[in-house]
Amino acid sequence: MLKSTAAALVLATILPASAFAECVEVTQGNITVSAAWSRATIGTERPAVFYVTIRNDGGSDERLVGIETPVADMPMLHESVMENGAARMSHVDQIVIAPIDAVSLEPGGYHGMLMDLQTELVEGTTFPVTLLFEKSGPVTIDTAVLPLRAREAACEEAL
Ligand SMILES: [Cu+2]
Repeated sequence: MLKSTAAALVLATILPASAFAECVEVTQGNITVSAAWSRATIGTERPAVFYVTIRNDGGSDERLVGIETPVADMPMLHESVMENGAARMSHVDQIVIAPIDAVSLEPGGYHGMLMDLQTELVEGTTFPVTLLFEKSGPVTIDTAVLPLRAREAACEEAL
């Protein structure tokens, strides 16, 4: 989901400057990963989410085949789908990023599900997530913990 510059400016006025210090973008080979975020959690009973944007500047498909993070023992790739009018999540083995294209893990679509959470996620902090790509290998990005009800990244995606 592309955000307008105007929306970004509005966010800039209501978010502390520290949030933008974490707007990192990591490029490795043909892959650029950006706008990684999650939501604060209450305790560790329920899984946390992981959202990010992945751009593929290469000439062939790239595949995200898994994620790893020290904050969760069982991170998985999920997809939210509507089935008979009800939202449901299913596990996916891989997420394909077509050549010269981008895919966003975002609310209502693909997302990381950080199961077996080892630590509460506190708003304003960051934690690393390593994305495992079939061709480009592991890419680690700092993930910003946004408020409990955040609906989108506080950072511009590198699209
Ligand atoms: Cu899920």
